[in-house]
Amino acid sequence: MENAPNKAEQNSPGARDVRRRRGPRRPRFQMRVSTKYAPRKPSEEKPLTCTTETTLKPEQMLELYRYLKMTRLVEERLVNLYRQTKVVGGVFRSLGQEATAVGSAYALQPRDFVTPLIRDLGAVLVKGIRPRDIFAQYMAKAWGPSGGRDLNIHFGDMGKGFIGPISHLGDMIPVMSGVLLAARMQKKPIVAIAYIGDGGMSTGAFHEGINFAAVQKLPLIVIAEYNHYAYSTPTNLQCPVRDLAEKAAGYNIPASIVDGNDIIASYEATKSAADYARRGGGAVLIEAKTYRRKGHAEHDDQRYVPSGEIEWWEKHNDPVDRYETYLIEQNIASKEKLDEITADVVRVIDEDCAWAESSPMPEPEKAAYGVFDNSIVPPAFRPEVLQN
Ligand SMILES: Cc1ncc(C[n+]2csc(CCOP(=O)(O)OP(=O)(O)O)c2C)c(N)n1
Ligand SMILES: [Mg+2]
Repeated sequence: MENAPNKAEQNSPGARDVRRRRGPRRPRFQMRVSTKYAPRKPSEEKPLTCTTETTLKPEQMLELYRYLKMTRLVEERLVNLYRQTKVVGGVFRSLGQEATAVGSAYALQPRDFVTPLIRDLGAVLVKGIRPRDIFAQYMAKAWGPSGGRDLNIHFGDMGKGFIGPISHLGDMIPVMSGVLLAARMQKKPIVAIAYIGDGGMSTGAFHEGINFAAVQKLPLIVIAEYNHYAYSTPTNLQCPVRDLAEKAAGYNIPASIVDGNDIIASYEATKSAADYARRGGGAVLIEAKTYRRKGHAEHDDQRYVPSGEIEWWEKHNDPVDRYETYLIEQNIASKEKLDEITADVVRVIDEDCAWAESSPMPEPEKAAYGVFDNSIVPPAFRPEVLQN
């Protein structure tokens, strides 16, 4: 993507000044991404698996499997709770696209930051948030991380490097750019991922944020999740380019396209981007091609989806199936070992769900606390409320 000057330009008077103004050369960016991405035909006999080009060790691969299964099963449990009317608000699934969030977040170091969106529960779990916090949060319980003040993944944990998202799509790109600028000023060598959907990428805030990150060469990795829909709108009806990665040219930052349903490829692409960003290269855009198999949320019946489309992805391109095939084919794990990991994940989910269900609902008066910093401003009670 770099605009290399031609010979005449290099030798022209003032070229050295231009070079000085442009700053030092950026390190070369070499991404280890799967270039094999292409929509596959259902007639293929061999099931899809994952890339074998990896630096991951077998024990890391099994940990990755644990997070992948945990993401899927935590969401399934949330659907059960929703059907029992125990969830406050909606349930937003990442069914069919879990590998993108899990694989990418796993490529970061513990001190690095993420800001996920509703499809990125996997990144939240990789960052060390326990399923019990997710269950309590979705049920708006007192023991949940926001104490019932907010829902789903709208909470954060600065200590774990998890910046809670706000609802306004695109806005977390400038916020994360600000976090990275602050880190640079404090000489903290962190990098960060901000996730964005194909729809969210069409906002003004996205453009402003990524433009700023590119100009400032901030170590921001933007993971753009091409999951074919924004609510009920197919991507091609709201986005004029075929590949979201093309947008990087407008910011002169490197970009790549990765098969987002290949967890190893998602990991490797992000690892390369994180190494590049950490070396001072600046912002990077990774487009993950994936598919949203559920509606926007549980209430959405998806009648706008062409018939057979969801079933095709479920049968031929499920990220969990692909990774299981891979682990068994590569002799990383037996089927029994994978079942053992899954059983342990189910045990944790059972325990954590019971814990969250046993939590009381928050006391109404608690809503007045924590609105502002109560060490500076008293709780936000209205005087007449106090009198009654
Ligand atoms: C600025 C803004 N406009 C509209 C919305 C309402 N909204 C929430 S999610 C969503 C669809 C997002 O689609 P996409 O970015 O593709 O993410 P996906 O749900 O597919 O993961 C919309 C329109 C919003 N939250 N913020
Ligand atoms: Mg989308």
